[in-house]
Amino acid sequence: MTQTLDNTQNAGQAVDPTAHDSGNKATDKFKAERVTADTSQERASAIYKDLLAAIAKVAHDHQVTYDEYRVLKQWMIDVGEYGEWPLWLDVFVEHEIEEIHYNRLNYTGTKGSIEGPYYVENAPELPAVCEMPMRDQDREATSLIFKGQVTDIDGNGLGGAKVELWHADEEGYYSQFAPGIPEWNLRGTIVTDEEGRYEITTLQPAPYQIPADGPTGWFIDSYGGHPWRPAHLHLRVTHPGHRSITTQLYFRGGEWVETDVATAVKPELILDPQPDGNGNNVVEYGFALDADKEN
Ligand code: MBD
Ligand code: FE
Repeated sequence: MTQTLDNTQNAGQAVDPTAHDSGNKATDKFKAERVTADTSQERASAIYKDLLAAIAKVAHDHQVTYDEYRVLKQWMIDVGEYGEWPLWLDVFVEHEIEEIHYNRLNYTGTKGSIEGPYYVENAPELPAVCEMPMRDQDREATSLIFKGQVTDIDGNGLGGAKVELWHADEEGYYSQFAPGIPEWNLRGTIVTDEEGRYEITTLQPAPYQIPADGPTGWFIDSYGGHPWRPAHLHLRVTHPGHRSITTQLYFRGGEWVETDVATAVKPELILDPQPDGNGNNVVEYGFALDADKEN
C-alpha cells in the first residue's frame, strides 16, 4: 500500500470534493445514527474468534512482514482520519452482507443491492408524476423518464408507497457529499398514486468514480484496481405492511457494469432505456414488495 498522498495530481481542481471532505461527511452522517445490534455474547465470541482465525490464516499463508503490518496500521489510521470507513466498507464488504440479508429473509420480491455511503433519509416528498430537483446544468444531460408501479408479490398495486431515489449528477457528484450542490439535488421521496404508479423525470447519470485521492484510492492503486462504479440509480422502496427494498439500477452496455469496484450489479437490476423521439430516454421498471412477515 502506498502511504504518501500526491497532492500535485489535483492542482487546479480546488472545487472538486476531496476524499477527505466527502469521507468525513459520510462518517458524520453515519455516526449520527448511533447504530446498535442485538448480538449475544455467544454469537460475538464465535464471530470474533473466526475473524481473528481468518486474519491469522492470511498472515501465515502470505508470511506477512513487519513492514507490511506497520503499513496496514498506518493505513487504518488514515482511513479513519479521512472518514473513509463508510466508503471502504460499503465498497468492499456491504455486498456480502446484503446477499446474506436477502437470502436469510427468503425474499421473493425485487432484488436488493447495497445502500452505499450516500443515502440521506427524509428527502422532500414529490408527487407520483414529477421531476427530480435539479439545476440548470443538470438539464443539459439526457433526460431519463423512469416509470413503473410498486406492487405486492401478487401484482396488486400499492398506492401511497414511497420510492426514495438518489443519484449522482453528470459529473459523478452526490448532493450533501460534494460542495456547492443544493441540499436535495437529485434526491426525492416519490409517493405512488392509488395504483402504485410513478413517472419520474430525472437525468441519465454518468459512471461514478469513488473518491480516489484518499486511503481507499491508495488501497485500490496498491493492487492495481480501478475506482469506478457503473452509472447507477439508488432506490429505497417502502410501504406500510410490506418489506422495504434498498436497491440500485444500472444501464445495459454501460461502462464498468461488468467490473463494478463495489461488486453490486445483478442481472435483474439492469435497465435498457430507449429514446422517446423527443431527446429523452424512457424506461419502465417496477418493484414487487414482499409481505412483512416475521424474521
Ligand atoms: C457510491 O455512490 C456508491 O453507490 C457506493 C456503493 C460506494 C461509493 C459511492
Ligand atoms: Fe452510488
